[in-house]
Amino acid sequence: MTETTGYSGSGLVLVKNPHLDLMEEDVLYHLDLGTKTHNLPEMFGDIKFVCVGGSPKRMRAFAQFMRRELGLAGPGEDGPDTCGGSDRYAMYRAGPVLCISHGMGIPSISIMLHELIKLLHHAKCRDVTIIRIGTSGGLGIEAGSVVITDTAVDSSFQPRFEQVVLGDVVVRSTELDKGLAEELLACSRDLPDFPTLIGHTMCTYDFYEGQGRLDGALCSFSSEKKLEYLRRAYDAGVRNIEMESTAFAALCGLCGLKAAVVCVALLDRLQGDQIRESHEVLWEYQQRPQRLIAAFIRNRLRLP
Ligand code: R2B
Ligand code: URA
Repeated sequence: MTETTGYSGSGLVLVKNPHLDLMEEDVLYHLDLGTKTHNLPEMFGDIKFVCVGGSPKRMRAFAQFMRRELGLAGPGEDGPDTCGGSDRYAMYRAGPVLCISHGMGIPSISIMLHELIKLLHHAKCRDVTIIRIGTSGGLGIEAGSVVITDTAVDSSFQPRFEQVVLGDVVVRSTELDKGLAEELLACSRDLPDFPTLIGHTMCTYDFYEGQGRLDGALCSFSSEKKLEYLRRAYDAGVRNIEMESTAFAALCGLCGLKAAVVCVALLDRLQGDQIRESHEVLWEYQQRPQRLIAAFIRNRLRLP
């Protein structure tokens, strides 16, 4: 069974679940928020941008950075974690920007996205753009390059996400918003100190064997086989590898959210497997997608 992408002419976030209307209360358990305990329209109704990323620390730093970029706070000033009572995910606000961590891998981001999308729906948010900012392994590109995903593909290089529902495999499209990807690429021209490109992103279920690494606790293939696989990925248009993009693209697409994935490459996987750069270099790399998104949001808000 294949499902297609959703579109809402009203700009509202679509939830495709008839059971939700029959529920008296919706508890967003992993976010420690709920429709009876919180006034979600008042707390979140003006959100226009949602930025998600793996690590809580990075998303906190990104929210601080965004507050400064939007002229909302001085250096070092911090806002509260909106899911303070939950230690699963962290959520911070910077004006119309909501920043949330999603952990590592598809199961973790899926849980967060179900609850986030319901949150945006309950809050009656309109015209929301959602962007995943993250890290990845590059393919045939310089370490530190930023890849804007045009299509998220699975480990067979297909633009699909397979979700098992009641024991059946449901296939979902992983198309992302092409216009948004181009808009982000245009913003990158103002950030000439690192390369930015558009390409396919391969999403895997594992960091080691699943990404063809030779350095996991298990490895059953040769270095030649690894390189042959990664070169086939490159020839199919893949420029980076990470662990969330297909689920992110599928869920956001079905719920009518304009979505983008922007990840920095921490290394070139055709050159090696281990991430050896210093903490300082890696921290600076991780700021690159953040700087690009800040430029994009400032442009959208017509800030000088
Ligand atoms: C990128 O980095 C993480 C693994 O190190 C994973 O969450 C991803 O997609
Ligand atoms: N994240 C991944 O999923 N893979 C890498 O190689 C680096 C970061």
